Amino acid sequence: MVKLVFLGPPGAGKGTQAQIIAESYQVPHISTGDILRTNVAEKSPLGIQAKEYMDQGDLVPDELILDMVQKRLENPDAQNGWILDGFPRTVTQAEEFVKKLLSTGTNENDTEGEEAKISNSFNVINLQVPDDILVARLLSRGRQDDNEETIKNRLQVYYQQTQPLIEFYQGRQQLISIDGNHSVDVVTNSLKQAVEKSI
Ligand code: B4P
Repeated sequence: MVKLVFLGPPGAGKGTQAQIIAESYQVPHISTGDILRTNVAEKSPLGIQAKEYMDQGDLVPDELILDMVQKRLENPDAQNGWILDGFPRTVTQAEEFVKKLLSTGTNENDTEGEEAKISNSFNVINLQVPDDILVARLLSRGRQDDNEETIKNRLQVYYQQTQPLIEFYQGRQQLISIDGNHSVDVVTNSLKQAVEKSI
């Protein structure tokens, strides 16, 4: 069963690659960024709250994200695998995510054993791309939150709040690092090889 988290700085190609891999393995591509942008476009209560953070390049508060992901993972299509793109993005999100997975059908008397099983149940892809390449990619993409000032803040937010997840998942033997500084096809090939080895 394919269960993967895509981690990496803004513009590393998480969305691009997650979509390709999800199609190949016939599992849903769950992008927290895409779900948020849909909510912003629909002006839903979540979208109205999220917009101010996204426009600044800040992370949307953990509790809003956790609630949103939990609901999405309850959908029938997510019962046999998933690709999570852009979530978890903070250590709190990662810890709460493990608790969430633990609370669904596990043995309450063996929390440690259950946690190890949860860690074994999914891998985390860490896409690595140098900062100057990230900035160039984002500026040429031209999304609403892709201006120079916001990009600078998003990179800073990444280093402060998301990069600690590398150590978090490395310590749990879940991390697979991939060089994302190649063409889309080359990165996809490296990813597919890594996924094949891990399933
Ligand atoms: P996201 O939607 O996750 O977007 P991203 O990090 O900016 O981009 P990604 O890495 O997916 O890059 P892409 O493939 O598009 O986040 C947006 C915002 O949502 C965040 O700032 C935050 O506010 C909020 N948010 C989302 N999740 C959250 C969470 N869990 N908690 C709190 N807040 C959250 O690639 C970028 C560009 O590069 C594209 O133009 C692409 O075509 C190009 N590209 C990709 N691969 C390439 C390659 N190999 N070579 C050349 N170009 C490439």
